[in-house]
Amino acid sequence: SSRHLTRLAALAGVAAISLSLSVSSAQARELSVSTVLPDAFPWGQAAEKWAELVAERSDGELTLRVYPNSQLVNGDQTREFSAMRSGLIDAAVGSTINWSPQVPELNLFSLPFFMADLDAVDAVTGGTAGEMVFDAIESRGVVPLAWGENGFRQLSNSRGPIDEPADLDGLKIRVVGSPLFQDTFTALGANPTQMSWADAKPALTTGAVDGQENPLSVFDVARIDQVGQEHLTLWNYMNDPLVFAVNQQVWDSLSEEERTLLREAAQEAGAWEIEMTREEEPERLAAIQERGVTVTELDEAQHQAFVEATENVLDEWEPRIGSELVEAARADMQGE
Ligand code: X2X
Repeated sequence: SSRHLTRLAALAGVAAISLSLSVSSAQARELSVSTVLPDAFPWGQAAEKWAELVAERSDGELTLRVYPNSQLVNGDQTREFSAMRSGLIDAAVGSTINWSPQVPELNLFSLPFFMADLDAVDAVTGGTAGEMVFDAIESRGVVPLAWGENGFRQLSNSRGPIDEPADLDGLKIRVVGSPLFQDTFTALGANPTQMSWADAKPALTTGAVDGQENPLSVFDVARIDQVGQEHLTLWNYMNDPLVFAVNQQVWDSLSEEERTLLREAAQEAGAWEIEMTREEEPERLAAIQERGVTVTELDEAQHQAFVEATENVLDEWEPRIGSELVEAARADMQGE
């Protein structure tokens, strides 16, 4: 009967649809991407941009799913690199600070007052030193694809304006990353305490710590002033680049075409995010000031006092990072 035929046709249709679904889900591949900050921040937007470009260009055959707030490592951002290396996380857009416990070479960027300005940062990431840093990451089972930027990190606190090392005396400062940060803030006379980003805001709110350091975008978006951080010193003591990267086994399992797509999309997303982050800094600073934050800028002599107070940290850390790498970075910055 025709009724019977209609039913058969319907069944065949269902079978065809479920077959095509299972075929496409066998082909389509989703990779997890870890970030610390969500897409209210340039950092999270960098990862979303990467995902967007990859989905578009692969026609949905390869997709990236972004997991912000360090949720894949239960909030412990210093375990992100290990989790990516072991395959628990497929990929990440991560901070050099958070990965430096596993990749000591990444401490290069955290050396206090080592890279004076954005030109210096670009010379290093785009130079011989940048290649050496990528080699160091790759030698530890993770494939680096592109740079992004969290930004120059500025110092805030709840106590008063800081324009000389003595102003930091005894202040409890929240830091993250490797012991280099302990050494820098100890050299400045402060009392550094290591904690994750997830714990930082509560600690600032309760006054368990007096201060913290983060780029203007983070201070602005997270409204750090609203947890009592009313004094901000622009000291550009270090820049915090981001790295787009993929686990080695995942990388090896991709086709040549997919690798190219993933790398180019990361490079484009990174360049886009770096430009945006830099362009937005003046407006962010203005917004922060409008909310009543006292902003302190350092003159040359004040800056020099901070440089001198932290010189020993550089001497001590240069061999731990690798003298060859630090020298290469100096040469990059001098345009050699
Ligand atoms: O925890 C921080 O300070 C942050 C968000 O900037 C990093 O992940 C390095």
